[in-house]
Amino acid sequence: MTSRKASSSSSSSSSKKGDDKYTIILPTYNESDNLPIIIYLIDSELEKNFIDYEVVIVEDNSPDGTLQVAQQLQKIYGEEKIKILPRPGKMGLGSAYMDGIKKATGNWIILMDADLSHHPKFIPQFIERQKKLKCEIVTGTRYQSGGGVYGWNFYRKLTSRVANYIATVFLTPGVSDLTGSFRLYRKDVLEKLISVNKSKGYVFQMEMMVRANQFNYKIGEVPITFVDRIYGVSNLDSGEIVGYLKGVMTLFFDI
Ligand SMILES: Nc1nc2c(ncn2[C@@H]2O[C@H](COP(=O)(O)OP(=O)(O)OP(=O)(O)O)[C@@H](O)[C@H]2O)c(=O)[nH]1
Ligand SMILES: *[C@@H]1O[C@H](CO)[C@@H](O)[C@H](O)[C@H]1NC(C)=O
Ligand SMILES: *[C@@H]1O[C@H](CO)[C@@H](O)[C@H](O)[C@H]1NC(C)=O
Ligand SMILES: [Mg+2]
Repeated sequence: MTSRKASSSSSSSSSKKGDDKYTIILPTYNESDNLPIIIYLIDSELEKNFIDYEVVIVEDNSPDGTLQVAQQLQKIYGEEKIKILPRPGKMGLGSAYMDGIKKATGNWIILMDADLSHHPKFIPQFIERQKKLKCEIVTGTRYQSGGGVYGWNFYRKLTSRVANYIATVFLTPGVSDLTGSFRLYRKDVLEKLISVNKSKGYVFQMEMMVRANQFNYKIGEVPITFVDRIYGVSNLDSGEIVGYLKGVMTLFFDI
């Protein structure tokens, strides 16, 4: 990509190690079926676009042998490309991001799910958008023309839309997809946002956008198609919905 080369040389005054390197943090729990596919797709999409990357797999001792699969992949793609952070048990997505960042050598972090809901083909588009807008964050959006959701039933689509709408009304964050988790962050910005974070689950993703707005970071958007997981279990129960609404209200009174 010529634009990438051009911008990296023009900003060479502050050119440091890791400036043009992208660390993809991939938290996994029971993703042994999905992991080889997502790694294959990341590698082919990023190599094709000459993007310098590494993947940090944060693996929480999944009972389905995800760690062994990750180790095999590390042998195939190399230790430079695939880093593994094994943890003793399921400690949640938030702490997986935090620990993953500590291992990252890139100055840009991509957060994405390993269950094939997020297609790596969008990563080069995130990077392009970041360079064009010179923004600190790029978020994938399901709610702009070109984006969408596949494999969700009517109820789940409605829940997601309503959840996003409620949050938009209360929090006016200036982005169209608040609860998505496929995003690119400048590393120091993500670290700062996480250091002020107070919430969990879907609310965490939302808080990142609301705080980013509060700190006047610029956020770009790229329409993405989100595909529901094929392998593995999925659920969104009423407890999660109540937790979400509480989270929106907490943020509302906090900012
Ligand atoms: N390391 C780690 N990864 C996790 C944990 N919980 C979820 N993940 C991973 O985080 C990503 C997102 O989790 P999902 O279970 O797909 O969450 P979701 O997309 O909200 O829900 P689904 O509808 O089930 O797909 C996946 O790559 C999971 O494997 C955890 O406790 N630890
Ligand atoms: C993970 O997989 C194991 C067996 O492979 C299963 O017993 C467990 O319920 C799964 N856990 C989750 C959260 O999917
Ligand atoms: C955000 O804060 C909550 C509450 O303290 C915590 O449980 C969660 O793990 C944090 N997330 C991250 C990414 O640090
Ligand atoms: Mg998922």
